[in-house]
Amino acid sequence: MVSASADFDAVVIGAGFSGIYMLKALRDRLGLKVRVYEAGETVGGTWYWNRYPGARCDSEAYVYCFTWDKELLQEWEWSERYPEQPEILRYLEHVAARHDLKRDICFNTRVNSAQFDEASGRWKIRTASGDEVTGRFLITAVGTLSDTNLPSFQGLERFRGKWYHTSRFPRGGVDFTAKRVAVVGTGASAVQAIPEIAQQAKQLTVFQRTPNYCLPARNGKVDPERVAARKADYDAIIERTRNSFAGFELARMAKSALEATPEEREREFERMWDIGGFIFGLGNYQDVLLSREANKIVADYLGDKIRRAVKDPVVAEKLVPKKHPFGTKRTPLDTNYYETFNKDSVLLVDADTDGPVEEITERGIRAGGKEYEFDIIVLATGFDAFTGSLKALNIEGSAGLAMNDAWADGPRTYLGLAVAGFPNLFTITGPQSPSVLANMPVAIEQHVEWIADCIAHMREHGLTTVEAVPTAQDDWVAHVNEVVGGTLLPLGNSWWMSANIPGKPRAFLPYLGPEGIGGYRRRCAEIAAKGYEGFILA
Ligand code: N01
Repeated sequence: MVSASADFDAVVIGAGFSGIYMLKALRDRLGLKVRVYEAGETVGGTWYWNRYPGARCDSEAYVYCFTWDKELLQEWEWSERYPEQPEILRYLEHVAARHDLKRDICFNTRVNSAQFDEASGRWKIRTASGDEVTGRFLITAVGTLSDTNLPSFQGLERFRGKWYHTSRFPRGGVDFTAKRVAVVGTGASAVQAIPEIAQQAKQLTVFQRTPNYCLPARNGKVDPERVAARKADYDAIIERTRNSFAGFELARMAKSALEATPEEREREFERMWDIGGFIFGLGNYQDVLLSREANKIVADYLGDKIRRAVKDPVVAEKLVPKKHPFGTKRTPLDTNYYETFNKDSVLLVDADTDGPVEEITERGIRAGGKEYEFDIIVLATGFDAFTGSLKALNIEGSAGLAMNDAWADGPRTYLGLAVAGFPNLFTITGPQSPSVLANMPVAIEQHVEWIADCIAHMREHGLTTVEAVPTAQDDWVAHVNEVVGGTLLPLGNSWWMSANIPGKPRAFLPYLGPEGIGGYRRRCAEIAAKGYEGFILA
């Protein structure tokens, strides 16, 4: 039963991986009075909302989990290398039950606004259901990919069939049997959903705006001996992932692709291709994201793989990316994605060669001047990443400064953790932190533990407010942009670059540290050790 009291030490928004760990850390480690608000009916966040067919984790399960419950690391058995959405949701439910977390979470409750009251030094938080509470600290745990991007397609309201967005699928699923189905979008969600939907649908038409370089997931059962070896080695695995580039046990080769011979490259590429998963991106030659020439070698290899997998050469050519270098948009992991286009019942409508989606009609979709008829349309059009879910909270800091105004030209943060002008606000995996460029639980645990340590430090020293110094923030923003500016990443029209939402200021949203999440972690620790350099504590 959620406590009725209206004043809390901390209010946390969101009960996904980050919110539930933040609650655990503040309540059970520091003994604080904490309230969590969650729009969904249970814990899970991303894993509660994204239940489209085929939704599963692209990180390997043995590192896509909490590491702070050591017993659970030993007890929990994942069924596959990459578990499906219901299994991850079950895991998070289990964590919540095991640590008695739900009693401090208000479900089915969306936060509408949060204002910092300078007189009391507290945040006033209002919910859509009319609750008003205060908190000394406000911590957003709203996820980077939770604000649905529903493009303003003309005519969606007049479509006579059913339509769904991948991130808001109905509970109990959708029966595609004997249906004519459209999928709009070919990002990571679509790449997982398309092969599954194609197995049921009478006819599936995929509307592609930009083809992606997909890598084979190679999902399956994990050999029990390997599982046992990992369990015995968990402490070292945790150390390695925390200090790695991207939160996995993967590291780039200390060699340029241009220095390797064609035979050596072919051998390495085939090795990584066979292992499957993110190794092809994260374990590749060190200059793949730095040199166009090195990148082209990888892109050509992947283009050939697509041409070999897809029988119709015209369709294959549409699926080969031509406009962006490899790795400059999030690389989806696939299971039978390309092979699905070999089915007679599957049609690819490519924006460049066949014409873009123009409108939704009563009967379907008009693209390139032609009307296609459907019973069901699935919009796999992604998210207003990072800033969408934060902006929806209508946060106002000191002197009535609205975050939506402060960020009108793109987000500005210090470490992706705090924002100048917004005292006692922490943003877990916020913009300009490694977040989505790392394995998320690794990024989340680092933020949660850093925030809890900061609050503990303040308590020990009798301090009540913490706020980022504007010049420290300016330096951080400049650093984030400088690092990414030295790579090929700005060449992709990705959601990382804010390019998927019309009118969104073009800005790189995560942080690609020179040493990845490991280097970022060390930097955050140093800042804390220097008495929270770049923050004013009062
Ligand atoms: O969204 P996306 P997503 N007209 O933005 C197209 C994570 N994830 O939900 O590329 C026509 O990637 C858009 O085209 P374009 C992962 O981090 C994780 O698939 O912008 N098309 C694109 O093809 C991922 O990156 C996992 O030209 C339009 C697609 O819709 C992130 O979530 C699984 C359009 C959107 O792709 C988002 O993935 C799945 C328009 N107006 C996802 N607007 C796991 O690891 C957009 N598109 C579990």
